[in-house]
Amino acid sequence: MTQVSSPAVRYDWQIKEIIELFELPLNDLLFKAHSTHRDYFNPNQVQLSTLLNIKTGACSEDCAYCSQSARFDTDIERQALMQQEAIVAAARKAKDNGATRFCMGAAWRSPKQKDFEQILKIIKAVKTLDLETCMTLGMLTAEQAQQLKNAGLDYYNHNLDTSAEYYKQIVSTHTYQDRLDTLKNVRAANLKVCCGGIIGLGEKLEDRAALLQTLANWPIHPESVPINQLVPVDGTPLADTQKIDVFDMVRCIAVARILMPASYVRLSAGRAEMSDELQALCFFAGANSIFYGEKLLTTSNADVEHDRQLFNRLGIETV
Ligand code: SAM
Ligand code: DTB
Ligand code: SF4
Repeated sequence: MTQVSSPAVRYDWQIKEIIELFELPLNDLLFKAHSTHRDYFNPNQVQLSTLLNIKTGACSEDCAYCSQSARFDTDIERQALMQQEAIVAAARKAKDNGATRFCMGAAWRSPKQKDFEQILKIIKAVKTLDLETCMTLGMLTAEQAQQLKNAGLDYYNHNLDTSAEYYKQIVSTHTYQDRLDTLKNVRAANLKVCCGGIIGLGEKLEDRAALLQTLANWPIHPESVPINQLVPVDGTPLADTQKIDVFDMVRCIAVARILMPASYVRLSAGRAEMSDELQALCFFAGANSIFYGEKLLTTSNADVEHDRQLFNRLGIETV
């Protein structure tokens, strides 16, 4: 809902300006973020995406937060790529429950040819349900991105997760540049970009600012910006990382909203641990999308019935 009077979207944010936003008194930051939010969106609407992990575990990569890396001893059951029929059934259920986007995740470094052919069929089948589709399959070549687009995929999720500098402490099996290359291929194929990060990895405020600066200074902002809070998973190197302050999530959403005013900012992983009041504050700060459904990829999400009641209590319409 872009209005003529909206301030122009910027693509030239300096790191110092972003840090200054993070450091504002909370009320000043909230006022700025919420005013921006109202300029671009109906503040009483939240978009619902439902996630399904279509291939679980046994991933070759060593992302320190992830339950699905084959390198860590975590308590998850590995599962090969799911059958198309089961995926379509889950998508239908998500739609019946009110989701407008169906997001499919696979624990791969990058998709192999045989699986990729199956993936293209899955996209075509899910698209028949008239749902928006998103996939997150790891690194893509330019050709693969184009094939996904041709099959009807709407969004591709590929998170930068943190700053380029801190990323080296989190992952050693691929580089930040690898992530950027895939994102470039996704954009070149005219897919919508879903790209965000995780807070609570032990990063500094400067790392959060640098991540948002990278996203906000691209010539086209990601249409969707997921902000995840680390879900600590036993067996991963980050299992015992110190918890972040609850207001860090609010601040991060507020700054994302100010920097990328026309993008959907998703209050993503971590909601299961958040109070109703904290979530309400995140919606006020400009979050206008959530993952809705009993599970994220391998961990529990907020309860569906509780979410429904929360939106009723807040007078929020889900779209
Ligand atoms: N393998 C693909 C990839 O790495 O892009 C797709 C799946 S991967 C699990 C998708 C994203 O989930 C990660 O980039 C990260 O942002 C998020 N994620 C994974 N584990 C998480 C955790 N324990 N807490 C919060 N976010 C997590
Ligand atoms: C995103 O930014 N967060 C989602 C989705 N994109 C793929 C994943 C969250 C995963 C949380 C941990 C888990 O359930 O394994
Ligand atoms: Fe594999 Fe993705 Fe998990 Fe990294 S985040 S270990 S690439 S599934």
